[in-house]
Amino acid sequence: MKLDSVTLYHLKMPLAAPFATSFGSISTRECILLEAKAEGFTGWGECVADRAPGYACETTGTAWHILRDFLVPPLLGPEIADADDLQRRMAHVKGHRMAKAGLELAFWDLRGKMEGRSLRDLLGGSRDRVPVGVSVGIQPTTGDLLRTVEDYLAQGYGRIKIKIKPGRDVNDTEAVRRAFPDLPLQVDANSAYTLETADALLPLDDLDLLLIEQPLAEDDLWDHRALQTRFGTPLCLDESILGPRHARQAIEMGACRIINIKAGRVGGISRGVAIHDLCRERDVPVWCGGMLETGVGRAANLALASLPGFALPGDISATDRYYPRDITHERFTLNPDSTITVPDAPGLGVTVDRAAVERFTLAKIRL
Ligand code: SMG
Ligand code: MG
Repeated sequence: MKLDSVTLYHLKMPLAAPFATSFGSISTRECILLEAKAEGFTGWGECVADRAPGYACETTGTAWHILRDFLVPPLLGPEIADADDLQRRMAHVKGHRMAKAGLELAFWDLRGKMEGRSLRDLLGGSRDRVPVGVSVGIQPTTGDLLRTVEDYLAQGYGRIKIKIKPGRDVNDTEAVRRAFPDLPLQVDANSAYTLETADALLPLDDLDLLLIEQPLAEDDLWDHRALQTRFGTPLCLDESILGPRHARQAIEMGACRIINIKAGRVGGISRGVAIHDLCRERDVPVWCGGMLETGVGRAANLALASLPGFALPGDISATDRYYPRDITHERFTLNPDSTITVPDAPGLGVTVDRAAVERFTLAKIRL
């Protein structure tokens, strides 16, 4: 296909509730929405970089700069054969994976619409509903945490992840485990510990957790390896896995036993699928992470999570858990069995609410 234009929208959207992690709290989420036009079709993508570089080094500002000045201009005009070709054409830019992933997503949506096939179908997904859970941010008090978890369980979520940080780790997790003895439960530290301070987490090993996510720094595969030897509970890497090579090396060295896949973090859905495939060959379970996506990114996450190796519930929740008003006409809802249905219309299978986009747009540029 040949791209005619790409329009970037810098969005800022109010969240239904503040979301607090070990690196900070947000009550609005920013992202870049991409609208790509090719041969009379329109494809949408979402770049998940947020306003601040708390989760990862990219921000909406860096992604805007890299898309506008480096990634998009050389892609307007030439024939792009497929996602691998697109990746080769973006390889002159080092890093900036979230920016690349946003573009790749718009490409997939276009391709699906042109071929009349859903993204799930294009990726080879095998399920029409995917098991999901909810990621609960750090709450003001442990009592608030218990009430919040109880509320999500009442809504039908069958798996809970809680965010932890030093000082709000073992006590919070023990309290949730005591209140809900059989709950599938996992924790996420977003790299708030070092190999030394992570010893504080050892009591978590007795709480029958599904996994402990990203306790140490992003660039610290080796110390994750050392830490994994101290835990019976599987460590899961999120921030550390930036592509298929990191995934392979982490598995080979024993730095984790489970991998969280986010298309944005790894540079695109095609690279997420590659990680899925190599983990599957090695019997390493994967699951789909979330970045508080809009309906556009959520549709993509559902398609990705429909692949057979996604063995654990994803951080993909219903729309009302995130946004009072979303930018897609479709709102995702939770099925009674703690699944969400994967869209099956061509491409991402969602339609963009242009009035909502306009309302949340801080800046717009057509390339
Ligand atoms: O999309 O439901 C969601 C959020 C899931 O916890 C979540 N994501 O480290 O896994 C993670 C965090 C990163 C986002 S922090 C804004
Ligand atoms: Mg995480």
